[in-house]
Amino acid sequence: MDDNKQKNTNKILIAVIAIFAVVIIGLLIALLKPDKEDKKDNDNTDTVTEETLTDAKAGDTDAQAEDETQEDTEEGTSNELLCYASVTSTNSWENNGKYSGQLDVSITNKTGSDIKDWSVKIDIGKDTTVDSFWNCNTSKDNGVLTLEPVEYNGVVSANQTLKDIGIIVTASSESEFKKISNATLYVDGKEYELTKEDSEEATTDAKEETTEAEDNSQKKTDDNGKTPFEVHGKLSVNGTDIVDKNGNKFQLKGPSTHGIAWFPDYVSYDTFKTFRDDWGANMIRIAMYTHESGGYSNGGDKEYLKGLVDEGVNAATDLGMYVIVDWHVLQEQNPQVYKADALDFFNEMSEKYKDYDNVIFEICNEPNGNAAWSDVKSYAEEVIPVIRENCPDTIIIVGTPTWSQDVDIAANDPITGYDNIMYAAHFYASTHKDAIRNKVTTAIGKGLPVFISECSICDASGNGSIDYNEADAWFNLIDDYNLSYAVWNISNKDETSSLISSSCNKTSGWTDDELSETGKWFKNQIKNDN
Ligand code: IDC
Repeated sequence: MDDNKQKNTNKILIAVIAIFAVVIIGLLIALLKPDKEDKKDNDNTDTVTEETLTDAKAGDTDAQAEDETQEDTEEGTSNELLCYASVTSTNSWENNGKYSGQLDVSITNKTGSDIKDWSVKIDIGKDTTVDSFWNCNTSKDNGVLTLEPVEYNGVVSANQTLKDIGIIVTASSESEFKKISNATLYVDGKEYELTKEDSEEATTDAKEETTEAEDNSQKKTDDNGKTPFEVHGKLSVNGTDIVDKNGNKFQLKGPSTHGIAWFPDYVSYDTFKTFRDDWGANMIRIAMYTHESGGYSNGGDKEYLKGLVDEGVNAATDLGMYVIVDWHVLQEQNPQVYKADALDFFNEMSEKYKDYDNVIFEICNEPNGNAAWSDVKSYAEEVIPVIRENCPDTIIIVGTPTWSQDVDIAANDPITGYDNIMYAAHFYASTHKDAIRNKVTTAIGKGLPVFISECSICDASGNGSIDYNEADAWFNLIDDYNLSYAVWNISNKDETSSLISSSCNKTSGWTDDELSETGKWFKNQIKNDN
């Protein structure tokens, strides 16, 4: 009995030691083996693909995602993804027992050539609905959502990432929502993910172009190699003139964006840089519609729109350009309609940009309809003090009734108690002629500082034919009084006032052939105004 017991104890001991030995050997093998993930990074395309996408999906910011992609590039893996779509959830919330969230989609194209006819497929699940979408068209088939370009973003240019495409969806639960994480890029209807190996040559070209672009960005606009802001600094209003930091008369000139919600791709450093370097512009106006088609106060995505304004202000600032933030009152007619939002907006903007001496605020683009000067004036008298809390002397442009034509009426009853206030006069040369020019000269004669914060040479619809004679008459007046002006509009929309030809999808670096007739005329005008 004792012997047997001893034998059993020995067997158990041997078994325990054997198990121990196996575990230790296993651990040693695991430790000595080369890192599996590292290895995969070097020789497995799918792993890099998944990681790149998962990182972006996990809620990384674009900048982080780009940094990580950049690291991949520096490692020089031949399977690095050059072309792909990704989807990121930026915001999500409970919604009456369901779960909703915003998904931002981007398409990265790090190859040396443009991508055309893109579409992106995202498996959102059969029960998930799409509540809204922007900068894309959507269709759903069996749980798979297809996003397709709208009129102005069908091309992803070489070495660019197409952003600002978004959807809001509602899923049956949070976990269903969280499953949405995969976006697949299609080009010409075929699944498309290009790796470096696929495109060794394209990558070389792309790199050369990037280096060239970087070199160029150092190029400044004037002969001394300085930006407009470096030369002229903070501006102010003296009598009816804008003067620079040295007290010299100064003229602001440059283009206005179209509605940024509709043409967000032109709110960019490269776009503005082309206007600075090729056109001689020293200013950009950023137009944010408040009412039209989901405008800021009419169902628009406020955070998204403020983000675009911020991109624009920062791009202009980096380029040493002046920038107008325009609260684009139009269809609602009377700025009083969305005054509460305007007060919040300008409170936030003036706080955010209080140290930006290149920023100008335009508080109501074009009052019209029944909006009288008394309505506009009392609106301005509420908005101006809110801005002044943060920005004691920033230039503020106030719109005038009748689509910013009635500067003569404002001149009879100007806003008092504040410096650096200007008044908007707008013209479209085929429609607005001597009668409106007379209003401008009358107002200036009465000491009112006038800013032509929007103009074009076609008719008031933004379309129709160009009137070159009236355009010249307007620019004679602008030259006589050294008036500052912003030109409507930076887009390739098929209408006369668009500065870019409707057949051109580039968002910067246009040749003259890629400009519209209006674009060519204004490029020449802006370049030659000194
Ligand atoms: C026009 C745009 C056009 C857009 C329309 C929306 O050119 O593409 O569909 O607005 O209402 C203005 C306005 C400006 C107008 C422009 C031309 O400030 O927003 O843009 N215009 O109609 N005042 C006079 C003319």
